[in-house]
Amino acid sequence: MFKSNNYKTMVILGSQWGDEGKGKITDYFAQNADYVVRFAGGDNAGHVIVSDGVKYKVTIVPSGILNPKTTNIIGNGTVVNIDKLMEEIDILEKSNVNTNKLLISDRAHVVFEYNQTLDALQEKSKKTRKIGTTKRGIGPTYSDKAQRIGIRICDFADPEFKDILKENFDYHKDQITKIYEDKFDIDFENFYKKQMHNFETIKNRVIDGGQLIQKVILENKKVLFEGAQGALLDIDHGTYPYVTSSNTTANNVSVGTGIHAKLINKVVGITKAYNSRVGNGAMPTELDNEIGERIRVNGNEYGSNTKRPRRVGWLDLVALKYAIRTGGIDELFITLLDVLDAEEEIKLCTSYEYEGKAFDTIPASNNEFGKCKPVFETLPGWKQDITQTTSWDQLPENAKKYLSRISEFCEIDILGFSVGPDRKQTIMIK
Ligand code: 2SA
Ligand code: MG
Repeated sequence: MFKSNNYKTMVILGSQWGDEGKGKITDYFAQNADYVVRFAGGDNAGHVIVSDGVKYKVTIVPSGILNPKTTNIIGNGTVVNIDKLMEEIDILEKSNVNTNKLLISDRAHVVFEYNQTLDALQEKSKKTRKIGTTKRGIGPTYSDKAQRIGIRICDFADPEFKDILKENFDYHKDQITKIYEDKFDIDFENFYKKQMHNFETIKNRVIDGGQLIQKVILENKKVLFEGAQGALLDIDHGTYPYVTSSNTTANNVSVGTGIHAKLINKVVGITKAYNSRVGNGAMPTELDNEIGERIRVNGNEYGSNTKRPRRVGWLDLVALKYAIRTGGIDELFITLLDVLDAEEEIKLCTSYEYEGKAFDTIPASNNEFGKCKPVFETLPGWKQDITQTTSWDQLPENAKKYLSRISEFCEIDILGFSVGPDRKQTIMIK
């Protein structure tokens, strides 16, 4: 029996293309968590958490921030835009949310404004495979990390920091002005002063993340790892190249936080009752019709960060099974079930047809994935408002059948479901 407080370490992971409601579920479990840790991504995430009717939006601050007892850590696997972090801290403090227990790993990499500029320029100049990034500088910052020219939080205290920063600055200036022939009007001395000021502001929050997290796990503290984006946006196992630049799956928790992999007990995959995707790349179950438009409006499917309308479609169980395998997911939590309240019929994609043959997994090539035609199973809708539901027993029979079919097909248990944005609308089955 899995109880919401019965875990030592648990990973909350998106099992689709992001925006599954991870923030809300993390906030729910954070009520019992001693620590909430982000292990990947940056401020390309947009997590909306609602408590007692008040809406909070965080992008880089972990979603456990509303619980005063929880320590929130931005792990080494993330990329941090310090301006954005300071802005978020400021907004939270002004809403009387105490951020004293917000910490940052000394090994996290820093996103600078020129990384964001490069992100936008790279996208603009591409002739093929435009990704549709959030333009938050995520790709360029992770590429600096891989090239070993990135700046980490710990570097600010290096006696040679000014020279290190200057080299990084000049490299990006060259890229922007020489390769993309764009303007670059940042003055280095001002830039340096601003970075030092930023560092002074966050200095007291900097820790050796891996050491602290491993220690508290061994002391039996409850630690929640909060995923960003979703399994299908993972740089290795997602729908490359239409992915983000980090490993979003549970496999990256130990690398992205500095703990031993064996210390991870449970992985919960957060799954929307339908599919959504922002940015480009194939999506076999996409609904480009009035059903899709209704789901988009009822589900408020617009990027919480960039406000971009999200593409929506029926739940793709082939993709979900793939995410369960590559993401290392143990149980599912289904969100936004109420968004399907109005539907007469609901479809589930159970295989793809590719060049006349049945296909039961996501092919590596986006070109092939784009040619996969969904094969659907049709289930009857429940046609009633379920937003006031407080238990599994209260769910209409057809909603129970829908969830049961997902569980049966994917051979995985469903831990719970949600019927609205408030904590009270998050319901555990087990
Ligand atoms: P990037 O910026 O390099 O990570 O973009 C690469 C791809 O990853 C997708 N991506 C996302 N998809 C959904 N939600 C995301 N976060 C925000 C949110 C998005 C927003 O939670 O609402 O506000 O629009 C997110 N972050 C990255 C992106 O669309 C590209 O396809
Ligand atoms: Mg989101």
